[in-house]
Amino acid sequence: MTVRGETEQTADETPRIDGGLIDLLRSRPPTLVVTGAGVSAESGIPTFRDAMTGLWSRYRAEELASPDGFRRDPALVWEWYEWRRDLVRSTRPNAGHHALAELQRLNPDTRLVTQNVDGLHQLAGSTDVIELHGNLFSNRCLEDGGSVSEDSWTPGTPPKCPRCGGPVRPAVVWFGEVLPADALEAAQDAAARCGLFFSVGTSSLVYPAAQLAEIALDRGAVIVEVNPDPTPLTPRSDYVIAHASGRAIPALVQRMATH
Ligand code: BV8
Repeated sequence: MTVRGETEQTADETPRIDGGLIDLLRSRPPTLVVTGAGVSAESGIPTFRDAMTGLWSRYRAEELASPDGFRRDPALVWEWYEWRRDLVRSTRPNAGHHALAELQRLNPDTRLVTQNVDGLHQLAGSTDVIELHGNLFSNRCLEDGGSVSEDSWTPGTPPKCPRCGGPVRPAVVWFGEVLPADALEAAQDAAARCGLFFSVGTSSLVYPAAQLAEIALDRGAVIVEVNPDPTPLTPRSDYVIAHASGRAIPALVQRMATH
């Protein structure tokens, strides 16, 4: 029977954190935090599902964030990424990002794995971040695969590779593409050794990232989910903090630090 440290208050109150979870945090076990788009939502970056609003509403993210989507209409996909980059440039890390960086300072045996491509965890001071799906501000040539920097590409929509003239694409992991082997392996190793696993701001729908929680569960780790909405992981979590990460994580870290 798992103890579920559910918080009963309304979403805008400071979440009450279960004492058992605070004691566990204070024991500073090997900890893995996996984050998704929900952590960046409070910085004003729409989650993948919400991103398809306005001018993008007639497309599905899975279509644009895919090799087929790029092959079909490289200009459209390039413009979508340029729109996202401009949006991210205008945002700052939020309290949730900063609290996760503080968690790593309070317990150095805390690894942070993110599905996000916005780089906000690093901006907030998190270290050794594993970016499972790449980064929005890196680009590579579709043909020769080499990285391409803005000061070297031939301008265009999309730009062209200075080496072979091939189209430049964002160096993110699209649907149907394999994740960077080193990042995935490091994340899986961290999941296999952690005693405490946080799933923060992710729908736990995208694989293989969603498999990390299963690896941690098999290892007997305590699972904490921070998400205002239920996900497939919720029923298997020991603690469910149904609050926004920008409120929940600072509350957790504040309780942990006062000891
Ligand atoms: C692959 C980069 C091998 C691009 C992204 C089983 C095994 C392996 C593969 C699959 C499988 N089943 C299906 C697949 C295929 C597919 C997949 O998982 N599909 C899903 C849709 C079913 N997986 C893949 O294609 C992966 N590749 O496995 O390679 C292979 C190779 C060939 C053929 C087959 C397999 C690649 C997946 C990576 C795709 N790239 N991002 C870009 O950004 O442009 S994924 C992208 O979508 C995001 O990175 C994010 O991870 C994901 C979901 O987006 P969102 O919904 O926005 O975010 P998230 O899921 O994190 O949900 C937001 C959550 O936040 C919600 O729950 C919400 O309640 C919560 N929230 C909101 N506000 C807050 C909050 N929480 C806290 N606080 C708040 N304030």
